[in-house]
Amino acid sequence: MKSIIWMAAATLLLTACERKHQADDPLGDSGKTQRTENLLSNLTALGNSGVYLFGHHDDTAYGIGWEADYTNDSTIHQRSDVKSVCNDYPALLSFDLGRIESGVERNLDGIPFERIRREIIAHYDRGGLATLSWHADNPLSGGTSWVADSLKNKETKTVESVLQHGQKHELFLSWLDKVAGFLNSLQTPYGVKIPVIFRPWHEHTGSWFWWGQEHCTAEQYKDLWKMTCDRLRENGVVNVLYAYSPGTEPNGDETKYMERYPGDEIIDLMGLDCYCSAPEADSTQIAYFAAKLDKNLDMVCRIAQQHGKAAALTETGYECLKKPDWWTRTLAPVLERHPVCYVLLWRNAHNRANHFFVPYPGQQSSSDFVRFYNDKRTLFLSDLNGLYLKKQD
Ligand code: BMA
Repeated sequence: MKSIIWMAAATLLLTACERKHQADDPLGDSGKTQRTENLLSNLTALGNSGVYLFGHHDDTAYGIGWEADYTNDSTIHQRSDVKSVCNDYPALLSFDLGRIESGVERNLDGIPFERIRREIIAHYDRGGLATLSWHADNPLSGGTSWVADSLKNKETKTVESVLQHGQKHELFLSWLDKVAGFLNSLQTPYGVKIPVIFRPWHEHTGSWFWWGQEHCTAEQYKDLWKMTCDRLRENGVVNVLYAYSPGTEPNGDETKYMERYPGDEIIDLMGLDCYCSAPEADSTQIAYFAAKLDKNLDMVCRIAQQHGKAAALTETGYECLKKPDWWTRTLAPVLERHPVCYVLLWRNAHNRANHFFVPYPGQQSSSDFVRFYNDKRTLFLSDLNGLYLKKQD
């Protein structure tokens, strides 16, 4: 009997505490939580002060020669190739929501969604930040995000089909509801919604994804964005900053970059995905990448400034890192010329040969990566302080 009374009292107390703490996560003027608004102003200020966060996709889930034991919570946030090289975690963790729409347990790269949730919460607890991309399957054909993956994917009506009056509209809304459920579940035990950067419908200036340039009109693409944000908002999502993330196809042309921009009322951060392609470490190809990155970042940062948005290099990398000093001689010299608030490197696949973008112990660029880490402009997890709480002017 005593124990029942004690449990009831404890439950009441807990509910009261939760209520009290929930009141500590108020909304700001934009309708997002104040922490989310603070994050945005802090990110913008970071970029303008010449420093940037270092980010890595799937960093704590797997790396070269290892994969976390997803059945064991004690392995959450335990290992990272970045940490193995420089003894610090990235400031920014990135994960992908691809396949969440099907209600399956794991994402397209095999990570359980529940694990992603816990990794993000653990990272937030340490002061870090997370971003989410979404390689959603094709709702019309049943294939993947990539139109070239199968013949049945070679159609161009998918975006049209998910918009209002389209045959997949209802299905697609149910997909968005699943994404909203995940975003809403990103909460601390005391009820604070964890701010994250959501980056759907990326690289749309190319045509490899079903939402790409040749597969829909500009209006349809913008409607896709609007429908996405409206539906998330209707589901009570208030902890998300939205990132616009074209590829390099605009190549410095502002009109092309802005052709499918969903609008200032939707987008918080303007970005760019730009990769270094030099399979044999050819110096001309590497110099070409640096010049392309420079030119495109110049444009992105200029437009972001005009629109009062944060700017970032939302995806980059040099697959296999065959230039030992790529970090300090290629990437950093370009980044230091532009007010970006973060740079995100793509994944170190554990199950796909030669698909890695950050060094691991013994990799030929690892000592240069430590120099990059020691550069005062790069921010890793241990450099962060109050991204969400302190409001900048
Ligand atoms: C691509 C590759 C794929 C991966 C996908 C989503 O760039 O890394 O192997 O499945 O991203 O993470």
